[in-house]
Amino acid sequence: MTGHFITFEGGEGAGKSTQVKRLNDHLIKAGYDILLTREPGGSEGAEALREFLLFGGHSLSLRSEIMAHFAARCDHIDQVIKPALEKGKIVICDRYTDSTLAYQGYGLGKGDQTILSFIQKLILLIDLQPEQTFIFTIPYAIAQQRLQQRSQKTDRYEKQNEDYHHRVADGFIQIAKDHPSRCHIINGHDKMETIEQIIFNKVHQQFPDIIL
Ligand code: T5A
Repeated sequence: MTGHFITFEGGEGAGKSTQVKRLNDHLIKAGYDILLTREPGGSEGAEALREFLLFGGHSLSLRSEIMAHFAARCDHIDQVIKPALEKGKIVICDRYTDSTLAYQGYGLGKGDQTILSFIQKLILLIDLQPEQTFIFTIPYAIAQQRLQQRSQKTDRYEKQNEDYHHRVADGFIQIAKDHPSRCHIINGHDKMETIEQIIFNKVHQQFPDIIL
């Protein structure tokens, strides 16, 4: 594969989507061929599964919920991400496998080793790791203020209690520690312009062929 694969991760309201869009717009202006996508979702089938996972109101066992995220992910990879990488595109994905580790593994699964290793095995099986990941952190209270100001409907993960969100946030920090060459922690409370510049610099450092 000749393209590049970059992912954005972190808790809700941390500012990922804002920066995904800024990086995308900047790369397009600079003449690069980009695929901007998201999870859960990103392909027709995976978007249907997204609706089911975020707003379906069904009660799933944790392992089945994890498998449903990976079912959506496999469709997204096979139909959208891999073909784009094969065409040499830069793929920017808003959430990917680290979200399953953080939300289902550390959040719902409370860091249980059996659940974490179940997810890690699935990550190995799908066999497509991002080359670079930005993990956004934000204090819980600030994220809540931001989420209250937006008009989007609340999904079932956002409705979880504060302890759950702290476990997810700690999980993301642990993931960054476990993968220091791939992951960069971004302070989502910084000014948007500051974050944007940090990301542009890191992308260029990682991929010298991308000039921003
Ligand atoms: N999920 C996902 C799982 O449980 N398992 C999985 O495997 C996967 C893939 C998806 C949900 O699914 C869960 C995780 C999630 O709960 P989503 O619809 O993708 O949810 O929503 P989020 O990614 O959570 O997106 P949000 O919009 O909630 O958060 P963002 O993208 O981090 O934040 P953003 O950029 O939209 O910004 C939020 C607000 O803050 C402002 C923006 O203008 C906006 O109003 N803002 C800033 N304000 C001040 N300073 C800054 N630096 C700012 N940056 C942004």
